[in-house]
Amino acid sequence: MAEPSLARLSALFFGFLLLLATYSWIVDKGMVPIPKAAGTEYRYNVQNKPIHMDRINPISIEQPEGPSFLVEDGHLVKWANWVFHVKADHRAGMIISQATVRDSETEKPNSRILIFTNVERAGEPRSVMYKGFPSELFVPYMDPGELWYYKSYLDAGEIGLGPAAMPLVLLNDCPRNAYYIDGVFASPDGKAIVQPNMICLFERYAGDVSWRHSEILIPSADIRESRPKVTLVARMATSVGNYDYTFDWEFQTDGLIRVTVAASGMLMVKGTPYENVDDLGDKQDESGPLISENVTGVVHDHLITFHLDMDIDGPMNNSFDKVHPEKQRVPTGKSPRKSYLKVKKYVAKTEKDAQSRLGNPAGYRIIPGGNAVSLLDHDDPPQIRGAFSNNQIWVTRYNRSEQFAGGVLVYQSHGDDTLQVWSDRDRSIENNDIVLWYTLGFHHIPCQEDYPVMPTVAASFELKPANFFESNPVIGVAPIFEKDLPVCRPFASS
Ligand SMILES: *[C@@H]1O[C@H](CO)[C@@H](O)[C@H](O)[C@H]1NC(C)=O
Ligand SMILES: *[C@@H]1O[C@H](CO)[C@@H](O)[C@H](O)[C@H]1NC(C)=O
Ligand SMILES: *[C@@H]1O[C@H](CO)[C@@H](O)[C@H](O)[C@H]1NC(C)=O
Ligand SMILES: [Cu+2]
Repeated sequence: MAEPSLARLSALFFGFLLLLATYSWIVDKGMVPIPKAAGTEYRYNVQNKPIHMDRINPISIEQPEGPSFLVEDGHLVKWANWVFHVKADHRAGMIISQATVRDSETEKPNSRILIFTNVERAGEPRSVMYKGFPSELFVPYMDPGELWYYKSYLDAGEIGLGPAAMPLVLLNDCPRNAYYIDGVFASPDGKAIVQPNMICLFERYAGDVSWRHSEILIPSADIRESRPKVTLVARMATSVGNYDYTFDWEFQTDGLIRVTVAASGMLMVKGTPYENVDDLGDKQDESGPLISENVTGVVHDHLITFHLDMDIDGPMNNSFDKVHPEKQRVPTGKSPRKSYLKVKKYVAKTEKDAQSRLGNPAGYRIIPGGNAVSLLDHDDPPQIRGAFSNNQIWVTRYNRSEQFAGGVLVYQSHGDDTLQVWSDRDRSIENNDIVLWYTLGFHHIPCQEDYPVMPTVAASFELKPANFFESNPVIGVAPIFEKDLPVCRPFASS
C-alpha cells in the first residue's frame, strides 16, 4: 500500500476546494410561457380603461389658520402636546426619536415654558419613546422549488428602505396640507445625495370623534359634548423593487401613537403553462393561485419587526408587564353570576419571559392590530435568518449594538446575530432600560385584484397610554364651531 504522498493530499484538498467552488450550476427546467402583456398597464396617462364609476370630486381639508405644527432645525416637530424628532435613514427609512408628550398634571413650579404662539403651556414634557423604527422587513416566498427556494428577502438590511424611497407623489401620497422633508444619504462614492420630498408631515382629520358624551339621564341640562379627532402623521413610502410600503407614525392628543404599514405595488409572479384553473385538473399549483392567464402569484409573507425603545419617563427603571384576561368560575351559590373575567398581571423578569404573543406594559400598552406569525419551521434556513419573526413581541435589554433585528450584516447572513440569539441570553429586563420589539405582518395569498398593481393593504399597532396620565388628557380641548371655518356646505344640504 502506497503511503499517501503530500502531493496526493494536496490534490485531494484542492479537489475539495474546486468542488466547493463549483457548488453552483445552471438549471434549465425547460420553457416557461411568457404571459401576454395585455392589461398590465397601470399608468394613468397610458392606460385606456373605460371609466365605470361616478367621479369623486377633488378633496382636501381646509386649515384656514394654517397647520398647527412647527418643524425646527429641519427635524424637530412640535404639535399639540407632542415634541419628537424625525429623520430619514438609509436602512430604516424613517426614524422617530425622543418623543415626549406634555402632561398638564405633572406641573412643577416654574415649569411653564413658552412654545409656539407665545402662549404658556402647562405641564411637563414626559419621555415616551427614545427611538422607534422598522428594524427589518422579512419577505419569505413560499415556493420551495429549485428556481424560487432562495427568495426570502430582508429588505431593510439587504437593500435599505431609505435609498428605495422615491419622492412622494404630491397631493396623492400625502394631502395638500402636507409639509415635506428631504432625505440625505451617502452614495457609494461617499458624496451626499438628496432625496427630495421623502417624508411628509400632515394633520389628519378624517371626520372621526376624539371623545364624546351626551347626558341622557339629566335631559334638562342639555349636555352634549364632542370633539373632532385631529392627528399628526409622519409618512414615508419606499419602493423595494416590486413592492411599495408606506410607513405612518400617527400621533394623537390623547397620547396614543399608531404605527401603520401599508403595502401596495406589484406581486412577484411566476410564469405557468396554465391559462385557466380548469387546465390544472386535479393538480394544484403548489406556489400560489392563478391571478391572470399564465401568471401565478406566489404566496409569501411580509413581516415587519419594529424596534421600539420605549423610555417611559426616562430610560431607566422600565419594565414589561404581561396582562392576561382569564375566565374565572364563581363558586356555586356565591353570586347569580357563573363566570367573570379577571385580569392577571405579571412582570417579565428576563428576556425569555417576555417572548410572548401579546403583552401590556404599565405606562404604555402595545395594542396589536392585524398581524401574522411566520409559519415556517424554526430550523428552515430563511427562518433562522428571519428568527426575529418567531415571536410577535420581544423585550430585550438596551444594547446599542442591537438595533437591527436580523443582525448588523444581513446580506448572506446565517442568522447568528438575530433578536432570537440576543434574547436567548436571557438578560434581566425588570427595572431596566429596555427595548420592545413588535412584528406586524400579512400572509399574502394573491388574488386577481392584486394584478397588475395591488390595492393597498394596511396593518397597524398602537402604543397607548395606560395609567400614564392621571385622567383623560384631552378633556380640556375646545370644540370647533361654524365660525372657525370657511364656508363649506355639502351640496345635498344647501
Ligand atoms: C399560456 O401558455 C400557453 C402554453 O402553455 C400558450 O399557448 C398561451 O398562448 C399562453 N397564454 C397567454 C395569454 O400568454
Ligand atoms: C430605579 O429603581 C431603583 C430601585 O429599583 C431606585 O434606587 C432608583 O432611584 C430608580 N431610579 C430612577 C431614575 O427612578
Ligand atoms: C451587546 O450586543 C452585542 C451584539 O449582540 C454583544 O456582542 C454584546 O455582548 C452585548 N453586550 C451586552 C452587555 O449584552
Ligand atoms: Cu405581498
